[in-house]
Amino acid sequence: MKIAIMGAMPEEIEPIISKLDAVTKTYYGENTYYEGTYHGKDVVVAYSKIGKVFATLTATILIEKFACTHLLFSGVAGAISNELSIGDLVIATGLSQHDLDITAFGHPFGYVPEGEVCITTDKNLRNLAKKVAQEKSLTLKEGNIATGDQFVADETRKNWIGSTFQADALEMEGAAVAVVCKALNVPFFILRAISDSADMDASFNFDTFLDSSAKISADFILSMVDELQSI
Ligand code: 3QA
Repeated sequence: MKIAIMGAMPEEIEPIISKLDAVTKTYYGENTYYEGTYHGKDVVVAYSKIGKVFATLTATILIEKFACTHLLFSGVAGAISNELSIGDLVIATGLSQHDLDITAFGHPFGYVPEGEVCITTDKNLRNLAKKVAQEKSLTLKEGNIATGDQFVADETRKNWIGSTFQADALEMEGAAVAVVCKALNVPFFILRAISDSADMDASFNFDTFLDSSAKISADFILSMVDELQSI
């Protein structure tokens, strides 16, 4: 077992890298990969840079070059659901690309031939997360996440994404990671802590809460690594 831990921004993975032992850095594909151990388990950590394209590249390299067998994503997200507040943890059941649009040909939003609108995450990893949350008395919400190459700071756009994809949160990388992991048959898990509500206050709240929410997500991911054993 070799666990990939991925974020999009430096702030999302720094709280993880700082806790690793025996770290070696590898520069590859214009990015830095941190190999090390966490309480004896082999991990490879990287941030992709923002958006679906960079996320695809990094997830692929973590699997193909570093031979990771599981992928855990840690980061922040914008809330769609009114039940999600800043700092809340949400795990993705399924992920969709909200900016993928060939509807001119009669297809639904998020669909391309031979793809699927919503990709489901690994059930064992989700169950493990619920167990960890229970043990630590943390509230963990589960929902669909919508991904697109857009920082959403608009109530109308956010509500459209929510109703079109039955999404509870949105971000800019998860569905890309899902496409890669599904194609390469690697169990994956997407965790996000809410940094903003994708509304007109989103950029201000994002700047204010990026560090604290990223840390909430990172700490949870490390607890999961501790309990990842036979799956
Ligand atoms: C936003 C980050 C990107 O990796 C996606 C955060 C939180 N709130 C969001 C929202 N819409 C879309 N995604 C999110 N992440 C990058 S823009 C800020 C860059 O600042 C999730 C996310 N409302 C860089 C400094 O200039």
